Amino acid sequence: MSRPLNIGMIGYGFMGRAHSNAYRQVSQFFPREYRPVLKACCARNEDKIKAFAQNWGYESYETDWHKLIARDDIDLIDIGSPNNTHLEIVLEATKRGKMILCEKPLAMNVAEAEQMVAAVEKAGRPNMVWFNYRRVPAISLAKQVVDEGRIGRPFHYRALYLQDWTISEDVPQGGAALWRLDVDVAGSGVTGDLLAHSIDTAEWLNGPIQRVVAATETFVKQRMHQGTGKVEPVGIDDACMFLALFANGSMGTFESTRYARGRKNFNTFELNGDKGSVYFDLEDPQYLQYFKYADPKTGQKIESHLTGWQKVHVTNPEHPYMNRWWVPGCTIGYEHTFINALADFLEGLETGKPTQPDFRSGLRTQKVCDAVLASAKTGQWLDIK
Ligand code: SOE
Repeated sequence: MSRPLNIGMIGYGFMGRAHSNAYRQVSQFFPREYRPVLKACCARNEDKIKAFAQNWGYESYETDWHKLIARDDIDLIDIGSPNNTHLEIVLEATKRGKMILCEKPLAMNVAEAEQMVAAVEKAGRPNMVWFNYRRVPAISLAKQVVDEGRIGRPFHYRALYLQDWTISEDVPQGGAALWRLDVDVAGSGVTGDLLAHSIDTAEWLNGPIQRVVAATETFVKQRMHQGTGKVEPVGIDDACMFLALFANGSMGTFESTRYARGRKNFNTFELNGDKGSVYFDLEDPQYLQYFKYADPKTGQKIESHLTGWQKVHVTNPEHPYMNRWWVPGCTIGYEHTFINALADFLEGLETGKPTQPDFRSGLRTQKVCDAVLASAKTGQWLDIK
């Protein structure tokens, strides 16, 4: 017998849709003890949230998130609203004993993230940050490859996260969808929005980053603000590059921008070790590329005239998550990363083992982001504490 898990979704934009889709589909593909029920969604604009509720099948809607949290028939609050709303919602939701799922980045800065971690840990309620890319089967497979010792001693980690949608000076800042360009709402630019993904993946695969040195740039210095109707200074980082030293002794380079003409959601990483390497590219998401140099057990070089990069099509039942989806060769897509993440969270509820990345893990990413932004101001190396 399954048990209902009543969802209260805050926000109806890109992530509101991605999460709602996950709630609707997860139980069909990953039947678990808990079955999400789309109980209520919430946003200030009544016409829009009503239409959203009807479209996605929510039983009801609210226009005030305080009311949503106060409802006894809601078990879990999902925060898909802009970054500057996360803290207040988390503090109130934990007081009411709700479980919380929160969009990335967890917070505007470390100080906020610390308060959020303290609140959820005091409440002792399940929590997770939606770093969905961990649940791309090929990225989960990369983690398996690392854990199996197939990379060996790591030397280099290289991550790129490139987009091109803010190149035009006519793109305004602020308001629906464009709040990511407004520093007061987003906290930062590409560092919190894109590099947070790269950092989460990097630390998951290659362990903690110890030190960083960074440079940022804001190419378009002023943009029309949709809220005030005035041209205002742009406070976000349009592009960010940083060097990283990992605790395991390897070196990392990270680059992110929204000014890479032609790149839409180009999220790649490569990890090179003495025994092997892995490479992933989100624009070719079904594949993990793997270079096998040495036997993971003996460390002996594998002599072969066919040694070279393998392009593994990650669609077989033995691959992460894929036994729940289609037959080998049939691919899954972006939306499935959210369904896979939710399935892991539901499994965590059943087993009692906290699902990662939880808020504490989100705080860790926030620490790296804050250090990157601080280093960009002075050009100095900074330790991650
Ligand atoms: C920004 O354009 C964005 O939508 C991010 O906010 C998401 O986290 C990323 O996955 C796709 O790009």
